[in-house]
Amino acid sequence: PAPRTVLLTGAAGGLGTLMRDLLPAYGYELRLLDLHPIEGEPDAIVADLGDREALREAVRGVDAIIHLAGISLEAPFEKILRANIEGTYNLYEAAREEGVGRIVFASSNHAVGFTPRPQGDDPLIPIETPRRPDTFYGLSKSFGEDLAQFYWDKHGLETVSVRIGSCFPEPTSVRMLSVWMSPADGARLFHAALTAEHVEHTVVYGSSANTRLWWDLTTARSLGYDPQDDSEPYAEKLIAEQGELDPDNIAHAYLGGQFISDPPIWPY
Ligand code: NAI
Ligand code: 15L
Repeated sequence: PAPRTVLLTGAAGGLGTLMRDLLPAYGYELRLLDLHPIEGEPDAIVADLGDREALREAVRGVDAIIHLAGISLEAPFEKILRANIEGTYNLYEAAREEGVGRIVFASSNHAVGFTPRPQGDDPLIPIETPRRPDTFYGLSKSFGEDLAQFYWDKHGLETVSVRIGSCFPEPTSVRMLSVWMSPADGARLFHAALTAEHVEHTVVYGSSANTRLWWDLTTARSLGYDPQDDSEPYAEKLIAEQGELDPDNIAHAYLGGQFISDPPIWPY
């Protein structure tokens, strides 16, 4: 049966807030979890991914989990280790113990961030491209994808790992014209990832049907995802403000954009 009750971790964050607005229209009942309380959501679970007891209670009885919680940018390794690596492991263990059948894992383009971006007539980057993390953050997403494969192979717990590009209300950089996922397409993709049958562990790129797309959406489409948006209407203004991507600028040459510089360049 299609999942109905879904635990949304990271519900207080940017993407969590967008999905709290959009996913109920698909019929889901969301249980919310975050390190921080959420205004107007007194029932949201306030817990750290390090708290195994709290996680076990949080996942009890849900049909599926959308796992967004964690550090979402580069940070010192020890912090990434606790929140993203140990935290994701703790969540998978809780899900296994409580018999939850499926997790949608917010992976990231930064798991493959050191892949040169396509230029000119180059083919789109396939989902099978070797992982090349661009940060400790990207390494944690690479670990999460391996963890997901392991929990499928060993325990039959299914995951769709979504290598999200940039999911924000609007693209704000020339790079984002290629990697943007509109919030509405994000909800479409999460819905497809929750409802497609026999996903085992499937890895997909998460973005809209952008004219300037860098990667191949075939595996996402195979889940039933049918993106409706394209960043192209934002192109003229962003290019006028920022210029075209410069192939000789290292921060423009790879999928991961500014994350590949050391240290990463903020803001981007
Ligand atoms: P965000 O930083 O706005 O939200 C992350 C949320 O996780 C925050 O509310 C934070 O309080 C919570 N959190 C952090 N550590 C936690 C812990 N130890 N225990 C419980 N909660 C904790 O990030 P955003 O943009 O909403 O991203 C959500 C997820 O999607 C992240 O995993 C991020 O890596 C991933 N992602 C997001 C992209 C985007 O375009 N927004 C792109 C690629 C991946
Ligand atoms: C990510 O993984 C980050 O979580 C998000 O904040 C954006 O920076 C995004 O990648 C991106 O590549 O634009």
